[in-house]
Amino acid sequence: MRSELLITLPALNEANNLSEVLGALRVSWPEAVLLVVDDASTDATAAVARSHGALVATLPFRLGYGGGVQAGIKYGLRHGFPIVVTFDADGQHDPLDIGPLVEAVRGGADLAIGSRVLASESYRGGFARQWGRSLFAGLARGLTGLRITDPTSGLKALGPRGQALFALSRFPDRYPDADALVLARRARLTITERPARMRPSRNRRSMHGGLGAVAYVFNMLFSLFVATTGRDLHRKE
Ligand SMILES: Nc1nc2c(ncn2[C@@H]2O[C@H](COP(=O)(O)OP(=O)(O)OP(=O)(O)O)[C@@H](O)[C@H]2O)c(=O)[nH]1
Ligand SMILES: [Mg+2]
Repeated sequence: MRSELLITLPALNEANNLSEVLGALRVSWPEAVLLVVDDASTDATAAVARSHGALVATLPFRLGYGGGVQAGIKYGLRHGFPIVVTFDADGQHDPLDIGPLVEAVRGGADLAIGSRVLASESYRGGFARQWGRSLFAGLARGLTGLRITDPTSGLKALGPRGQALFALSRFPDRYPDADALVLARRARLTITERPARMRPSRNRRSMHGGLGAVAYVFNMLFSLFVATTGRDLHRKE
């Protein structure tokens, strides 16, 4: 039987984590198709992914996090998967948290987000991360009325309408976080959250490390402004 579920993992130099992550996903979701979007990694990310039976899309040059997420969703849309889940490759997410998100999409949600704020006992990051999350959740709520607790979560499940929105060429492809949710809200998608317990990353580097965090805040403020004031994305491109 053809699988209804694609789990796509954006990955930059995750060879050290992928064996465990893909192994755990295989145990919990034996029927799912796993896709690793390898963002021109310089380590053995692609080889490790292949050795675990995952599909691998190796990008010819680095697109960044948002581009990697979007590439996986485009694959799911093109191949007609009713549900696409985005899942971090560094081992922070728990495969068991995918279940409630899939159920939410089956129940009619276009976009279901795994929220570490709703989960008791989840790792939530340091003060700066928590502050950023509240800031952008507050802005999304103030600007559009959208009530979301964890706009920076990389764990999401998308139905066909959610996938179509994320696949648009005008979609924010740097960090599809609060800006993406504002666009989804403006396109009248049904958005919901479910608790998701996250662990600290084992990686020493993070895409939000050092000056990356400052750049993120400015990028996101600008992108939120564009998402709120620009043309509706659900009108024809
Ligand atoms: N395609 C792509 N994926 C990336 C890039 N940077 C990070 N990733 C992946 O995106 C996911 C999240 O990246 P992280 O660096 O862990 O970001 P984070 O989870 O917000 O930060 P931490 O809490 O510090 O782990 C992981 O699966 C990474 O491999 C990138 O430049 N391109
Ligand atoms: Mg991480």
